[in-house]
Amino acid sequence: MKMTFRWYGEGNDSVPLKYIRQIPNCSGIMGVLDQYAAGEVWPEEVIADYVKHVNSAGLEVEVIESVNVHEDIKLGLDTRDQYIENYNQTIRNLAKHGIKVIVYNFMPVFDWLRTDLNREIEEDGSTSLYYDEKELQGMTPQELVAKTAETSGGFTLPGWEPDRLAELDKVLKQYESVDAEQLLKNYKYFLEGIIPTCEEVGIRMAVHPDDPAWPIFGIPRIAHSQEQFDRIIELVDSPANSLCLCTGSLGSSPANDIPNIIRHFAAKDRIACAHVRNVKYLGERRFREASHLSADGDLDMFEIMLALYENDFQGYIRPDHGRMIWDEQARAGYGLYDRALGIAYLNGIWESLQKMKPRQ
Ligand code: DNO
Repeated sequence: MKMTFRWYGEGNDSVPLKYIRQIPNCSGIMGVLDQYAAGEVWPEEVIADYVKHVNSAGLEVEVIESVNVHEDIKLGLDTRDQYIENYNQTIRNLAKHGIKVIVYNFMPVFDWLRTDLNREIEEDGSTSLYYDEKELQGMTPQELVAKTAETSGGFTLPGWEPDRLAELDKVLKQYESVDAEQLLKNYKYFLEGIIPTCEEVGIRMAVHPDDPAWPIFGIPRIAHSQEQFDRIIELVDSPANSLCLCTGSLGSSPANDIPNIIRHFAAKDRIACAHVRNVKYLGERRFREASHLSADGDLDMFEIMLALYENDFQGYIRPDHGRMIWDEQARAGYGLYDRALGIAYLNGIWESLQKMKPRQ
């Protein structure tokens, strides 16, 4: 496995690249160019400069996150062909500069979503991301967007880019006529349009699970269980059509057995990368994020890393959604300290596995 760290770009992240370079065993970043709206082509020269900049800090960038899919593609509108063509161009441009995996999602309207970005954890005074379905039901989507923007400390959150949300009312209305089956059909059309390009240039698409792992605001969602991912990888049967196995997103639902899901998809070689983090259940559809330590949450990190190890996982891993500790001021979920602690811990598990179960 290759250990990496999500980084938002110079001037857009509170964590400098040189700090990331100093985290033990962290060889690269999962990068973002979020100045581009969904549907726009990412220009080759901008990608080239970005990669050069990251490399000059001694880090690799082989994974890019959030090449966002335009809503017209998810809605299946006539305009989708142009956006698919643009997506193909971005894929080609990224491949030319060494990108191997693109993490994306097919969640309508919203990416990951929480009802509180800075919930205090009483036991230790740190804060973390928090979700309560009851609170969500008392809000309109517009209110949630406003609250998220007000409490994000001035940072743009992944999937909450202003352009995406500017047309919220219109887009929500358009989804009234799209159910889960239709969304899946639109997804197939998208994959048929891009996977041949990926195969040609050597890129793997890694779909991120819905987070939380159920539909919200009555909008369909189709990527939050093993059965659904089985359907997704069958839409176009190619290793280029793979998963970003996010333990915390899938793990927001106790019904998902994460180590088993890992075994299932790793055996088929459909996990291109993994986001490894922990969650703590607080009640029915109510959870908060925890430190990575197994004992602090409800996911068993040892079993998760064991499932990856036993399947000889060669992909990229990163920690995810750290708590805010030691008075750090950063983008919610994306500070340095707790995610660096997460890496140190995951490294420790991996080293134990290597020494206890050496490969022949
Ligand atoms: C959340 C991230 C996601 C992910 C996107 C990919 O913390 O893991 O925002 O990058 O869903 O499109």
